[in-house]
Amino acid sequence: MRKLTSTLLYSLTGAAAIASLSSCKSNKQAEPQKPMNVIYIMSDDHSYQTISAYDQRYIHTPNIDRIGNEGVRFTNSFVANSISGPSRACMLTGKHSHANGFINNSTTFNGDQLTFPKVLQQNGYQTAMIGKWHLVSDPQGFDHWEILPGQGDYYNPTFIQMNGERTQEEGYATNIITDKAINWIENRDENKPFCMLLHHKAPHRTWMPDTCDLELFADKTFPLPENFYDNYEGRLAAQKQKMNIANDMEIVYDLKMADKENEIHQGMYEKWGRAMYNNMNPAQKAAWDAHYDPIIAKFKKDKLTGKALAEWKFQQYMRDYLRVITSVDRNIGRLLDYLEEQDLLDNTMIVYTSDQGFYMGEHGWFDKRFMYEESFRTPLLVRLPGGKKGDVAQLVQNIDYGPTILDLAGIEKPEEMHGESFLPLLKGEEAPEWRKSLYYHFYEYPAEHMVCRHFGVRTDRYKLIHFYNDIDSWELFDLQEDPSEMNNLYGKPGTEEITKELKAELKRLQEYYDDPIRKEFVIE
Ligand code: SGN
Ligand code: CA
Repeated sequence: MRKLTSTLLYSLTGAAAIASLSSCKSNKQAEPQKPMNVIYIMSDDHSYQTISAYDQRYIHTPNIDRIGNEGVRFTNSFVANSISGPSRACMLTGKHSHANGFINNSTTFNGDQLTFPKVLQQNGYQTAMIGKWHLVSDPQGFDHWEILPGQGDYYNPTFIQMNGERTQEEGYATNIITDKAINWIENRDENKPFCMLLHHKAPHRTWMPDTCDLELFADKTFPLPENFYDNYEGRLAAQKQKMNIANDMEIVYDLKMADKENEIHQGMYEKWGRAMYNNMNPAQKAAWDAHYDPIIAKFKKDKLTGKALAEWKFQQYMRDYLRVITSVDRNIGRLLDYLEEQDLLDNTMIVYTSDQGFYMGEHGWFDKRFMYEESFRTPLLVRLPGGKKGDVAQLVQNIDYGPTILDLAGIEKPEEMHGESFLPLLKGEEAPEWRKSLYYHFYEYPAEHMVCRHFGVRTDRYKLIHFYNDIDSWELFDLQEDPSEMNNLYGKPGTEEITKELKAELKRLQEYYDDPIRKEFVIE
């Protein structure tokens, strides 16, 4: 690791040192006087389609939108590996999966490696991590942490404390995580800047709404995505997946049809669906029953099959998912109000993102994993006091978050980090040298949802993907002509030149990031 330029910052004069360091860097605009705090909010599986700052078809999310309206909305934000643990490891280390070692959700994170919270902590920041962690080993580099074990629960969740104790708390996860975050800010050491990671469990499967949101969207019917009945022609890996709403979304588990008569039996997760209900307290169960019992009764009576059943599943899924988002949005509003009251909005950078995107029925799917747009993309809204207001269209990736936050604190990027600081973009500066392509690599196969291993490259217009392991196929998409990625152009006449260019770029990226796959599979 290169020597950090600011190792001595806090041993000098703390805040003043940071301010003077950053004011040396540029004369262009007045730099903030106080060191910036950072609140990094990340939800789990929150699709950009269900944030009104990005898409108005489904839901209004005024509080999440506020972060983007008062700051920057990234319109081309992506992950490096579209699944929870790996995405989190990329974000913390600033490195692609092969370099941080956490390639799939069955890995254990090597917490001894360099992460941006550790570097901040060494440079005088107070650091905290609250909510979903999902990296198996204990968090390192935090003055305070309180995490959900594994995926965590929506209702009455258990938290692991720093001393290893496990405590169960009554209530709904999104509310409790927000309470804990506010409580930590309230009790922090006010003499130091802080960086808090606030990671929601919501809206991860099985999209369990808070009791107060159960009736929302009840009368709404959502339009089916145009490619809901995609037949995956020309896309071999898509033919093999098991994340189809019609075939793989479960009725008891995912869609809460745990009938009291115990007559509905479907899917391998049925017993977990019933257990989730049993984990609620009597008041929670009463609210739950008042909402779901009539739906269960109607479902039993209607005996839907085929397309009618698939479309019923889609509607139930959308309603529950959006209810869960409503709670996330409300809690973000609560946090923003608190920050405003405490006069913290002027010296805190606020980030809102997700660990990856998610399918809202596009291609007939839920879940993520693929390098296709809905799951490769992730929402990214950043409110930097004194920074730019508006859209940023450059290609950014979650490996950039660490370098950006360190840059904000006046700390040079450690050499081993692959990502780049997008702080200049947040400040509205020109960045003519910004990257023109992105690298992606997904490994979790064979596994749940059966999405084949693949790597690929994306430019502003094209995407080239190679699926490998027990399959050997290439896919090429022209995103301008075919934004839904239905038409695989690979091998079609007229695409020879662009295929050659993209393969060369993919090869260059594999060398640049030193992905060992390039020794196993040589791109020709
Ligand atoms: C769980 C879910 C999957 C999901 C993975 C990964 N099944 O295994 O549907 O793809 O998590 O999600 S569940 O039965 O446990 O709900 S991730 O976001 O945590 O990576
Ligand atoms: Ca996730």
